[in-house]
Amino acid sequence: MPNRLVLAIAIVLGFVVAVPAATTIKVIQHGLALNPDSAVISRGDRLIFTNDDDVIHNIHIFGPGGEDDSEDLGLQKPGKSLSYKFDKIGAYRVRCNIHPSVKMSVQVK
Ligand SMILES: [Cu+2]
Repeated sequence: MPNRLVLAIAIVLGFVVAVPAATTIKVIQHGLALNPDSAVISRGDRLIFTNDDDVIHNIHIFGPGGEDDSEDLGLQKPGKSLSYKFDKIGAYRVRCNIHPSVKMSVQVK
């Protein structure tokens, strides 16, 4: 096998091994609260919010980029799940537009 081909294969294999897989963390909306109510995750990880209450929630995520850095995930009926990917390093706040007690903090490293 030519040396260049061996080197190319080694680089590709090394790259695949070096890239960590993104993690998905489950967050349950229950009793008008989020569980867990805080999380420390890596850039690119996802949270999946599952509405285990019998009311509609509306998750709104405020990113580390200031006033305009927010995303409203919209109305979420009981039993439904939503997924959000955290792409920026820094502190996020998550809250429900309808219920002030439904909130959590997320630190992205
Ligand atoms: Cu709510």
